[in-house]
Amino acid sequence: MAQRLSFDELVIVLEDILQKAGTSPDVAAIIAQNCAACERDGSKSHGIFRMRGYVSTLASGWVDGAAQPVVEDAAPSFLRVDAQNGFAQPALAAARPLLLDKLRENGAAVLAIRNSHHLSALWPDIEPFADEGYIALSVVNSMAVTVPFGAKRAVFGTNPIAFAAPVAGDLPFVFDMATSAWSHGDVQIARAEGRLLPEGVGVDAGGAPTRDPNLVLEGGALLPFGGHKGSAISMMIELLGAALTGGKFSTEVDWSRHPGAVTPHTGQFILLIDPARGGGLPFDLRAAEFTQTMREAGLDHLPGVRRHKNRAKALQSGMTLDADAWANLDKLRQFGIA
Ligand code: NDP
Ligand code: PYC
Repeated sequence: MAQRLSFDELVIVLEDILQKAGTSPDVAAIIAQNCAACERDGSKSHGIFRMRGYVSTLASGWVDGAAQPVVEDAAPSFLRVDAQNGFAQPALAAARPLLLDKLRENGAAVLAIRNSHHLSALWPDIEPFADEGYIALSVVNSMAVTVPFGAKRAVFGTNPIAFAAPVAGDLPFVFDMATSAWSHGDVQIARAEGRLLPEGVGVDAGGAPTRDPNLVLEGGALLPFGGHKGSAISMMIELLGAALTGGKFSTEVDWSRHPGAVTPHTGQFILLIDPARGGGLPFDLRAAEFTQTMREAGLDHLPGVRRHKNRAKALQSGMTLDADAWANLDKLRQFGIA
C-alpha cells in the first residue's frame, strides 16, 4: 500500500535503516536527512531509491559507517579532511565550523575531502552556505562510467558540479548537475521503469550508441554532456575532486572485492567565497537584478526553483511513497540486504 509520511517521519525510517546497517547514530542522522531531503525536493535520482545501495555497501564492508573524520588545518584558507573511508557528508559536517571561520577571516576558503564516499546529490552540501549569504561551488568525482569526448573507454565518473549563490529577496540560485549526459541514477531508474534513454546519452559495450539502459549499465558507458565542452569540465572535476584532495580518480575505484558496493570512494572539493569582499554593489542585489533580467527575457525555470516548490508542498502536506518504494524501505528496515 502507498504510504504517506511527513519529512521528519521519513528521516526516522531512514535513520533506523542506516543504523541497523551499521552506521553510527551521528552518521545515520546526517545521511538520512540528506537522502530524505533529496526525496522531498524531487531529486529522485538520489532519494530513497538509493537506500538499497547505502545498505548493500555497508554490508559489503567497502565503507565505514562509523568513521570519525580527521580535519587538517592546511593553510589560512585551506582545510583538508580525511574522511577515514566514511561518507563525505559527515566529513563536511566535521569541517564546517572551522571552514566558516576561515571563510569569514580570509574571504575565501577551500575544503578538500579525501578517502570519502559520496552517493548523493551535491546541492544539500552547498545550498546551506548560500542561505547564509555565501557563494559555494562543489565537485565530486565518482566511478569510471563516462567516456571522455574522443576516447574509446570510460575514464570519468558522472562527476557532478554544483554552484550556489544568494539572491536578495529570493531563493538562492543553485544548480547541480552531472557532467555525464545523464546521471547514473537516472539511467538505473529508466531501466527499472522500462524506459528507453534519449539519443546521445550512452553507448554499449562495443562503443556503439544505444538507447537501451540495460546495455549502458551492463558493460556500456555514458557520454559527457555537451561533447568536448562537458568532457573538459568533467576532467577538471577529476583533477579537483581527486588530484587536489588526495582522493582516488574514478578509474582507481575498485570495489571488486566488495560485492554489493556502489558508493564511489573518491574525494570532494568545495570552494566558498564571501561575496562581501567583492567590488561594487552588494552581490545578492546584483544577483536579484540579473535574475529579474532573465525572467523578463522569458525564463520561468531558474535552477533550484523546482526543488523548492516540491519542498514547500512536501513540508505542507507530506510525501506519498508508492507501494513498491515503501515495501522496499520496509524490507530494508526489517531484513537489511536479505
Ligand atoms: P538535472 O539534469 O536534472 O538538473 C541539472 C540542473 O539543471 C539542476 O540544477 C536543475 O535544477 C536544472 N534544470 C533542470 N531542468 C531545467 C530546465 N528545464 N530549465 C532550467 N534549469 C533546469 O540533473 P542531473 O540529472 O545532471 O543530476 C542529478 C543529480 O545527480 C545532481 O543532484 C547531482 O549532484 C547528482 N549526481 C551525484 C553524483 C555523485 O557522484 N554523488 C554523480 C552524478 C550526479 P532543478 O532541479 O531545480 O530544476
Ligand atoms: O547518479 O551518477 C550518479 C551517481 C554516481 C554516484 C552517485 N550518484
